[in-house]
Amino acid sequence: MTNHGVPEEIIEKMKSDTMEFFNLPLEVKKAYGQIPNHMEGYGQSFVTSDEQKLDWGDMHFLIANPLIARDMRFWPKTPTSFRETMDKYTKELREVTISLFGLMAKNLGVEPEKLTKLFEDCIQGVRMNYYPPCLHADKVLGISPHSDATGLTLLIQINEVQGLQVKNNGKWVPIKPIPGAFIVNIGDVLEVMSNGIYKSIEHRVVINPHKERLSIAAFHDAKFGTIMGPLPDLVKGDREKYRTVSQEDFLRQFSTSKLDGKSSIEFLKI
Ligand SMILES: O=C(O)CCC(=O)C(=O)O
Repeated sequence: MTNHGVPEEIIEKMKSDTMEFFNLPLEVKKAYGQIPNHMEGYGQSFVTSDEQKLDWGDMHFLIANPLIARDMRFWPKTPTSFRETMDKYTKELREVTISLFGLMAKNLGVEPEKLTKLFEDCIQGVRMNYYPPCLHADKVLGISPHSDATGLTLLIQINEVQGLQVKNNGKWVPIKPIPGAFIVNIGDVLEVMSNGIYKSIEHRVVINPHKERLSIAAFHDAKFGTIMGPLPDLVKGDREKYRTVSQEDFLRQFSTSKLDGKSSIEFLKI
C-alpha cells in the first residue's frame, strides 16, 4: 500500500530506532526479555517444546494499544527516543487500519461502521523481527509458515533484503519490498468475520546466507471483548462457515501453539 499518508519521517525513525535496539549488546536487550506465560518482550515466540527446531530470528513483541494494556517493562529505554517513536508510529497505523476496514466493509457491501466499530481502540501488537544471516540458509526459516491471528497486519521491511514469501496456489511467491510502502496482510480474524470472503494469507520468511534482514509487523485485532464469528450482515443467505469464539481464546490458542500454516483457522471451520 502506497499513498497511506503516514509521514515518511515517522516510518524512518521507527526503522532506525528498531535497528538500534537490535544492535545493542545481548545483555541490554535481555533486560526486556520475555517472561514465562507472557507474549511480550525480547526473545523467541511460538516455542512449545525443547525438541522443536527454532526459527532463525530474534523478535521483540509489544502491545501498543489499548493504552491501558501497555506493559512498559518491555518497552526499551534505549534508544532514548524508542518509546515516543513507537507511540507515534502505532497511532498513525491505527488510523490507516481503520480507513482500510471502512473501505473493505464498503467492498463487502455493508456500512463501514459494521467493521470499523469493532476495530476502534483495537488491540494492536507490534513484532520487530531480526533475522541474522545463515550460511546454511536452505536449512532454516526466519519465520515458519503461518497466517496472522489478526484482522489486518501492516508490515514494513527495515532494510532492502528480500525474505518474505506468500503462498499463492500452493507455491511460495517472494514479495519484493517497495520503498515507503506497507505490505498489508489479511488475517484470520477478518477471514472469519467476512465468512471467508476475504482469505487470510499464509506466509513465511526465508533467510539470506550473507545479509541480515529486519522487519516490523503491526497486528490489528478487534477491541477487547469482541466475539469473533461471521458477521450476520455478511452471512446473509449463506451458511456460517466458521465457529464463533472469543477473540481472547483465539489469540491465546494461537500464541501458545507452534506456527503451522493456517491450522488455527482450519480448527474454526465448520
Ligand atoms: O519479516 C517479515 O517480513 C514477516 C514477519 C511476520 O510474518 C510476523 O512477524 O508475523
